[in-house]
Order: sequence, then C-alpha cells, then structure tokens
Amino acid sequence: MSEGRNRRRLLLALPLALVAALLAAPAARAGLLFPESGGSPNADSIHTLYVMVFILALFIFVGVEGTLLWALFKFKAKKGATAAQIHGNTKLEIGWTLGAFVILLFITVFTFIQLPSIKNPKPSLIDENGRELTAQVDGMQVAATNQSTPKGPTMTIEVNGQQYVWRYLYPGQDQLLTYTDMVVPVGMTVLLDITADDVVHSWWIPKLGGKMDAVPGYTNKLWFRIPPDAIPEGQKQVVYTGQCAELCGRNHANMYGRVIGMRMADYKKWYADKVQQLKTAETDVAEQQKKLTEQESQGGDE
Ligand SMILES: [Cu+2]
Repeated sequence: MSEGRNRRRLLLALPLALVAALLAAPAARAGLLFPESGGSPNADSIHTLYVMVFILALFIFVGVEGTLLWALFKFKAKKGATAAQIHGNTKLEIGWTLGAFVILLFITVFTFIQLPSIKNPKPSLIDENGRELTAQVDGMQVAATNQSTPKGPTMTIEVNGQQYVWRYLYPGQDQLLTYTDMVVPVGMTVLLDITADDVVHSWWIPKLGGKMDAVPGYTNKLWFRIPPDAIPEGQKQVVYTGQCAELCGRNHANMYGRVIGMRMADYKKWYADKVQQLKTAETDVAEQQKKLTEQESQGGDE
C-alpha cells in the first residue's frame, strides 16, 4: 500500500519538478513550442515551415494514437482468450505506404517552396540614408548552396567567434570593431560573413532567423532584416538576444550575443560616437606612452 502511495507521489512530483524548472528559467520558455520569429523575414519563414509540419504531424499523431486506443478498447479480449492470427493485408499495406509517400512529398515540396525565402536575403526597406525604398517584388529564386545578393543597398558585417566572445567588423574605412553587441539600422538587409578564430562556434539570435556555424578558416553566410516597426514606440532601439550554440569550451555558456536595431539616424550617430571614442582612446594611449618614454629618458639622465 505504501509502495502505491510512493509511486503516486513520484508521479505527482515529476510534473511539478518540470513546471518548476520551466518557471525558474524564463529565457528557456522563449518559443516553447515553436521557433521564435518576428525579427526578420527569414525567421518568419522558418516559423511558417515549422508550424506547417507541426500541424501535419499533429494530425498523424492524433490519427495513429486514436486508432491505437480505439483498437485497444474495441478488440479487448478476456484473459486467456486466444489471439486471432492475422497475416498481412495487401490493400492496407499499399495504402499506408502510399499515404506516407504523399505526406513526405507534401513536406518536401512545401520545404523547397519556403527555402529560398529563408536562404536568400530580401532587399533593404531603406537606403543608406534611412529613406524608405519603394516596395520591390522579390523574385522567386531557386534554392542553392550559396545565398544570392539582393538588389539595392545592404550592409555586410563580419562576425568572428572566439573563446568566448563575438567580434563584429563593420563596413567602412574606420574598421570599427565591437564585441558582443552588434548595432544595425532597422529596415536594412544585413549580410553576415561568419567565421571563427579558434574553435567552432555557432552564431544564433533566434528571433533573427537561422543558426550558423562559425568555423575557423571558412566563411559562412547568413542574413537578417529587422522590421522598421520593431522598435517600440517612444524608444530608440530594439534588442534581440542570442547565444553561441556550439559547445566551444568551458565558458561557452557565457558566450552570448545581442543585436541592437536602431533607426538609421540613431545608428549613424552611434557609429560616429563609437569611432570618435576609439580615436580618442588611441590618442590617449599614444600620449601616455610618449609621457612614459619621456619620463624614462629623464630618469636615465639624472
Ligand atoms: Cu562558442
């Protein structure tokens, strides 16, 4: 009797522990059932594809489990009864083979229809000065191993993974580098050239679409385009968080990344400020070094 009670307690404790674990990790609840989306058109396409396959799988699950339960109850026999020996049913076997084939065919076709919109960057919604561009019709493209280049302005950022931080190189002569936080203008198509310095990492900001391996000596491509209306009203920026998705060493868990979307004017200001800060820091260091050498040479004279 106490054994039964123990088992009941265990059965109750397990789901409670699961709920507690989920409550304790709010970040882990992000997109509990479906992949996160809303930050970029490719993320939305991944979401659509996922939901489509999920619905199909749900129908199959309910159909199979339902039939199983129905058969269990309908053909329940008394203890000791001899089970009927049934050998094959050609019609049925051909039927479920064809059924599975049709389902697979549907998933394949649907996937290939969705793939180009995930892989190929869409054109920017704004130009280099932040002016809105008139809507362009995206040409239907065939899935290929390399992503295509969209028409109009884009922005290419080099993403470099290293134990345990993400480094970004911005376009332009200033060779601006930032770590962890990537700042981009919203509405602009951002093309990422992803690589790594030491071991394999994986770039992943869930709401901005796919995950991409960062491999030393090799450049992988990814893209995203944050919708201009993603910035909440009265605010200056929208922040998307992510995490290195490839176990890359003992501090892998601390290797997170953020993408911050700003309006073009704010982005330009941020960029100019950052470049200025770096220049000031450089001159400061140069001056300090100069002073040090001077002091040293004076000290030598005395
Ligand atoms: Cu990593």
